[in-house]
Amino acid sequence: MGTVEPQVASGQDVKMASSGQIVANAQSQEATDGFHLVIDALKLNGIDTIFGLPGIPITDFTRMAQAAGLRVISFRHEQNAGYAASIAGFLTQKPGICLTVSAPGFLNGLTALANATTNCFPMILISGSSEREIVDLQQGDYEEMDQLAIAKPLCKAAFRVLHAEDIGVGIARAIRAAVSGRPGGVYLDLPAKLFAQTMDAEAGKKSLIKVVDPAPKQIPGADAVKRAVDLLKGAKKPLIVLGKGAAYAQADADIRALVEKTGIPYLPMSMAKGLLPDTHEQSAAAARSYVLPEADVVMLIGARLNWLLSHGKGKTWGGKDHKDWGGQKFIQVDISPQEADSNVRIDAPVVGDIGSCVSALLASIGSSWPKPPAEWLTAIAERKNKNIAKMAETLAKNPTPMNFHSALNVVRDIVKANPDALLVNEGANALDFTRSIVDMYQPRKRLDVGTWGVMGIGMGFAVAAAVVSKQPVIAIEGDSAFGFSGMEVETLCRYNLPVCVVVFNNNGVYRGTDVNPTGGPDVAPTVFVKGARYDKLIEAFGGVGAHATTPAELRKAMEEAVRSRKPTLINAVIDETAGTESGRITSLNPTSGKKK
Ligand code: FYN
Ligand code: ADP
Repeated sequence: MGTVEPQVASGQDVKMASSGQIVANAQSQEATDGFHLVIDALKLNGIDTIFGLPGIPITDFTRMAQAAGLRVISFRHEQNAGYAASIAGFLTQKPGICLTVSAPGFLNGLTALANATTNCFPMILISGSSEREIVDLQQGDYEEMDQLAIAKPLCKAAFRVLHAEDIGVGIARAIRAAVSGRPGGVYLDLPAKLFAQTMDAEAGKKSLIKVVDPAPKQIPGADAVKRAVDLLKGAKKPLIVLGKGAAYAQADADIRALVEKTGIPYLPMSMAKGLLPDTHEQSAAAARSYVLPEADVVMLIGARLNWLLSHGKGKTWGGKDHKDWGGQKFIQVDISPQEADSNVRIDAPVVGDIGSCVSALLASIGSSWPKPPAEWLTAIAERKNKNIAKMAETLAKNPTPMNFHSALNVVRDIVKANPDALLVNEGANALDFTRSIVDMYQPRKRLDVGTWGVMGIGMGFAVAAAVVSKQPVIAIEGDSAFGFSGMEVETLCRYNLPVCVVVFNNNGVYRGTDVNPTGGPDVAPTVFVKGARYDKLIEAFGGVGAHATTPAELRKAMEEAVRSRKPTLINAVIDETAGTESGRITSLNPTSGKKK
């Protein structure tokens, strides 16, 4: 328990009355304060790291947290600290903590909080805030903002603590809200005055709560499991889709057993890659556009039928038009009962935590489950092998200048040789090509733009991945995407993190070839400074910079980075004509209906 000097005469006990005034009695000598109660409550609940950015009113808090043994990772921009916290939550199942200053700092962290909620990552954004009386009367305080009201619609839950004796409850509620049920982002508002409040140390200690069973198991109903298994039994062309909820659940062995015992082909969503090794013979990733419309029964495990799965309908699923259903029957394994029927009919919802659901499914299928019909498996294998062979051909080419494929062929080898390494990935083409070219071999190693396709997660995710896992991290970044968090290379260097950033530099957003149609002096909106040397950025902070124009140079630099574990940034020069508008999601760009 952290203690502070009492603010009353020695020999007297101090206590906060609900009015916020200090009440003294002559019992004990020790007092604590809001700063220490927050730190103690976090520590009591197993939180060991805070990602944040110091400033009024939380500067002293960061110092005290560090002094109390918490790891405090300071960033250059709150959004990156927020992304770091959110992915730490995904990796550990404990809420990632992001700490920011009031109004603008809070807003900077809010994007990451909203992104965490959208992606079902457990995270708590703790923000200092200004004086309530002044904020509520809108009298123009320093960094005045009604942060709680603004955060509420963007997160799973939002709380404010006004009195030191309520800190224990506030932290407990935030933890439970973040990790129980469908995980998500939680906002915790701590006004500046709270930190300074003092109370009796013993009473403070007693007010803290160690949360018991923060993410309780949710056991699926036996009838729901039977319904799902019956449906699966009758399938001629079954398919399993694994989503990042399945990766989050850390039920790796059971998920693998379910896939292997049933013999059903599976499709990993982006962040579920590696849950089973991508080289697994049952992976249908390389036959995606064949299996989705052809499957008759699809079991979704921790994957939503959102835009990434074309809402479960339309041509992707064999529907005649974009709103037509393809006729598949769906089983959906998910912790959120409201998720079912969000887009199309779910014939067999199985609601519960994935660990419990998968183990119930395993028990129900028993040991003599018939393999899916051979025609289905053969047809998939044919498509898949054709695609893989085509890909191998493309990867073997060595064009000048280097393109996405020849560069990613190197990354693919490095990841294969270092399966423990985490791969962070963002961009448009840099994202899409990496996803299909670079195989993953272990669960929760691929961290990317997620449900929103957000740009800017790169360095925040890389920092947290290195801090949490202690493993090497490889960040494959489009040059545009890198720009959102590029300043954090200083953070990589400051904490000496084993992160190898590879910037795929093709001189612009998507490509570097657009021209200004007016012929004016400004370049086109998608074009950057040509021939930029991103490697020089990290050198400014003592990291290793490398400039690679060929696959051989890239290989050498990446091998050295992984071997040395030194923070490294490789400027990988990619053909500026390579890449397509928005990568694989060009169709999402609106085109004018106006006749020319
Ligand atoms: C996949 N594929 C492969 C392999 N893996 N071929 C050979 N070898 C391997 N290992 C094939 C796969 O069958 C597909 O071909 C193709 O590669 C692409 O696979 P992918 O990426 O799984 O599928 P697709 O259609 O791109 O998936 C749709 C999507 C995805 C929406 C899920 O595009 C996605 O996750 N997009 C995120 C985009 C994003 O967020 N961008 C950031 C904003 S960019 P076919 O079967 O022949 O189709 C702002 O501008
Ligand atoms: P992807 O983008 O990989 O398809 P989504 O983010 O769409 O994945 O889906 C993840 C799903 O997983 C969400 O619907 C969420 O409710 C669910 N989920 C997250 N954690 C768990 C868990 N522990 N048990 C069950 N379902 C979970």
